[in-house]
Amino acid sequence: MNDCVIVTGGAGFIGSNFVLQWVANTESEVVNLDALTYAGNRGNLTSLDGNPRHNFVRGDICDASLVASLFERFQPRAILHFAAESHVDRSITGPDAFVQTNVFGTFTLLQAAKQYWEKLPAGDKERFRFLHVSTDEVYGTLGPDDPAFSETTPYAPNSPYAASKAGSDHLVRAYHHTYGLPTLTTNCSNNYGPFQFPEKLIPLMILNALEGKPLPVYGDGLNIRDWLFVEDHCTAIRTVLERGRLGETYNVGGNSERNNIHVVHTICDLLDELRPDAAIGSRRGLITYVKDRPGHDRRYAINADKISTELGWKPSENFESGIRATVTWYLEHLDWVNEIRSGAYQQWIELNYKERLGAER
Ligand code: NAD
Ligand code: TDX
Repeated sequence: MNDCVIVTGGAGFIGSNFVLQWVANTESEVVNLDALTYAGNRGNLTSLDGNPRHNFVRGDICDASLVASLFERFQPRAILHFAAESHVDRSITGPDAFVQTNVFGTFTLLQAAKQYWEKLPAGDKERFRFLHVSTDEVYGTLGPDDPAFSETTPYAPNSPYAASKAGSDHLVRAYHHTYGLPTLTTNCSNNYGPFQFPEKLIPLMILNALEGKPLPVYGDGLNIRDWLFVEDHCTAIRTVLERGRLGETYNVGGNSERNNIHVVHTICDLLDELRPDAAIGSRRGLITYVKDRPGHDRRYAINADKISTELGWKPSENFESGIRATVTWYLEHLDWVNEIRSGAYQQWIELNYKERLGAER
């Protein structure tokens, strides 16, 4: 077995942040398996061009023979599984890809990992890890006074996305329980930071507000998410990989519950400060309340006591410092933004927002 790791989905938002952090902080090699869907972007990894410790493989996690060949060829000590269809709104209009990648893709990886792991010699067998990156959305939604999600909260996924991730979590659990595969699962809250595709709330609002476009807030804007800066999520994953107990799940959160309208106000005020524009005026004036997301979960909150007391992980950014760093990053990387706003991106914006903006509340 080698010191290298396989990362799936390493050209996406969290995966690419993870790969960059991994290469910067370890001596070990990464095999990055990514299908480069609309959400995957080689441009996130240009700083690794020519780096012999980063092997990029374009391919689908549902391709069993490709996945098996990567285990055989690279003999990794771990696989970290980020690849997924990740956007709730897309799962409502087109759930098929979510079941395919998130459920069948995870199953394909588990099968290949199991076959590889079973043949390893004893010492290596103990060292190998399958780390599955999942979400807090598997737990469903909280009322205003409910306690935050803990690792023992029953699963109650509400969107096709959440249900497909719940299915993948259950498969990972079963491969540990039935076959003894050394698995670890992390269930994390909403991430934000560099390289996030602008279909998600924070980058969408930053870019629309910068350009003086409407800021489409779903429903009453009072839905709550627990925000975590992406680099803190990546350090949590590295911590769980190195020290997590086998077969366990760890909740990861930012201890930063904010409602959506607060998030949008913060972005508007930061842009007014950093890029004042007389033609736009106060950006809060761009806020447009639109038709709600069907089945929209009201509140997510994470109790991260387990990872903090057992493994000593804590987030380093708070929401105020993280959002300022994020807005600044987008302002400094408009070339990256322009490259990813392809025809396919425009089609999605039209599909998702045309009806919503035509149905303002
Ligand atoms: P993303 O959509 O930005 O990236 C997903 C990546 O997976 C892309 O690079 C895409 O090309 C790749 N991919 C998709 N289908 C594939 C397939 N069949 N084969 C190979 N590669 C494929 O997603 P993200 O926001 O970076 O999320 C990464 C993981 O973290 C996901 O598993 C997601 O469920 C989980 N997660 C995300 C958040 C969040 O706030 N974004 C929070 C908690 C957990
Ligand atoms: O235009 C918008 N207007 C709006 O009001 C968008 C895109 C979102 N919203 C709201 C919906 C949610 O309440 O903002 C909140 C955040 O929305 P998203 O960025 O789409 O994230 P969410 O649905 O909470 O899911 C995210 O967190 C958990 C990720 O996309 C998932 O991959 C992760 O698992």
